[in-house]
Amino acid sequence: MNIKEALRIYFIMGSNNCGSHEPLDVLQQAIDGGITMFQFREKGDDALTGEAKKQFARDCFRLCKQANVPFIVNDDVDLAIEIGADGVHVGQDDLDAGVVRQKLGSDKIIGVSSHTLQESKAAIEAGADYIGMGPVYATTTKLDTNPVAGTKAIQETRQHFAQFPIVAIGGLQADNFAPAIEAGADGISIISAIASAPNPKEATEKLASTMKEVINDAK
Ligand code: TZP
Ligand code: MG
Repeated sequence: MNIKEALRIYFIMGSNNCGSHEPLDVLQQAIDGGITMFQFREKGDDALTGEAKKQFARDCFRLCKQANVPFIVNDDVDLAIEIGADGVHVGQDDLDAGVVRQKLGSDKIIGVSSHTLQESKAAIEAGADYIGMGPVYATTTKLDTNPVAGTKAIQETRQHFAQFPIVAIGGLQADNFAPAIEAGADGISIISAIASAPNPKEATEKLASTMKEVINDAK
């Protein structure tokens, strides 16, 4: 798998991000619309726990597998191992990437959230496969985010690590994500612009077609 390509349209979702829509239907629409990777992020208010969370994860994984979309679990390493997920994403307050690597082995994907060049360096040294950087813009989806960062830290990380896979996050939509790619991100991670869209498939198609244009322009 080419990680940089998998990061292009990286959809992140939990059951509480989908409003009145059925979460598995949202995911299937996102897959049909062209997402390139998926992160299962079941946390926050009203999140599923225990067996219900596990069953929902298995259902999401099944849809992703059918479409060859890599399936990453946010934070919950034990769940990722139990269901055989393709990887894990950890934040700065979660398990260290080096510990996650020991638990998962070398053939799984590990993503780490980073807000600064320093955090990027530490994540890369600890064995991350990609870093997620942001929030580029304000977001109401995650309440405990770091301050809005714009694209400066992405640009600094890209200057130091010419080839390392970077995905941008936070408030990204089809009409505002171009600066993140121009700053050096390989792709965008998205919650609400897909999960809260009236038509998630069309929203994903728009993101994917805009991404093609932006990447061509950035070359
Ligand atoms: N981490 C930083 S911002 C964010 C996360 C999980 C939320 C992104 O959601 P949205 O709806 O795409 O702004
Ligand atoms: Mg976390």
